[in-house]
Amino acid sequence: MANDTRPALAPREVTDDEVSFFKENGWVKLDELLPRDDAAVLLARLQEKMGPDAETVRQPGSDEVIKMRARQETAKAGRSATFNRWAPVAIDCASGEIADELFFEFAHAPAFNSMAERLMGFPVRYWVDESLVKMPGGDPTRWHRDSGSTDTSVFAPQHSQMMVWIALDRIPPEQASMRFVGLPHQDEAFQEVIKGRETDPESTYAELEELGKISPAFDLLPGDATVHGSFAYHSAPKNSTTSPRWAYLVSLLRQQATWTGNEHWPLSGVEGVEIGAGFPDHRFRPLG
Ligand SMILES: O=C(O)CCC(=O)C(=O)O
Ligand SMILES: [Fe+2]
Repeated sequence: MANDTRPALAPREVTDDEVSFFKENGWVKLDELLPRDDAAVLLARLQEKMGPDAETVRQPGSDEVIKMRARQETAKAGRSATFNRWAPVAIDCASGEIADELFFEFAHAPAFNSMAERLMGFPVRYWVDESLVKMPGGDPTRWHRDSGSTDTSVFAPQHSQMMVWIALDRIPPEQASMRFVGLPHQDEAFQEVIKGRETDPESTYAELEELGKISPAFDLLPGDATVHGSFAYHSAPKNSTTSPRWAYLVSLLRQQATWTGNEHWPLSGVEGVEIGAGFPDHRFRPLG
């Protein structure tokens, strides 16, 4: 926990321009969302768990649910063709007890609530946090919108999620920083380009650039972040470097959302989740 010798680990406030960009596009890049030194502290802590090569993984959940949500037959808990994960990082998934003090402090920062109120227009609770380490040679992330955009959404209302994706280390394009296609660009021409090529996003980037539909290829520095809701299309190339891509995701959930009954691994072992009811505070803590 924060003590009087250092400031709390927390994201900075978003600016008016960032809010406007998000409202128009459904995603936004936030430079230095947390101080670069704080990103380094979190990276070191994560590497204590996963190892410097990110080979040690952890994720609860049944194989069926993990495969279904990853849309990959070969996905297993913690390990797939796209990511090695440690998840959740901040808490024990079933009980909600604190598993890591530093990540808990950051992922439950009230500043995320203020951010959500400004970007999404509603207060949030913590849903899950996880590392999404794309390994050297790791597969691209397919073109997709998040599970909240589909009829198998865990949440009602459907679009209740805010994803904050943070580079804990430098992430240049060739190490798989994400690309976005925002709301104004999701027209037929875009659908035509990605059709049949969802799992090979790199083959679509040149055309989408020519059409002016895609975000730039970002060279992210430690602490830089992107935020997206479930309306934004996103993907990432393969990691063509020789080192792991150290990305960390904080996923927040509309405070008043209820459970649809659809399964997802962050619900693994959690007591008190009922169809049609709100998510229990002991595990999904309200942030404001
Ligand atoms: O890390 C990636 O490549 C993809 C992450 C993602 O799909 C998300 O944050 O919603
Ligand atoms: Fe996603």
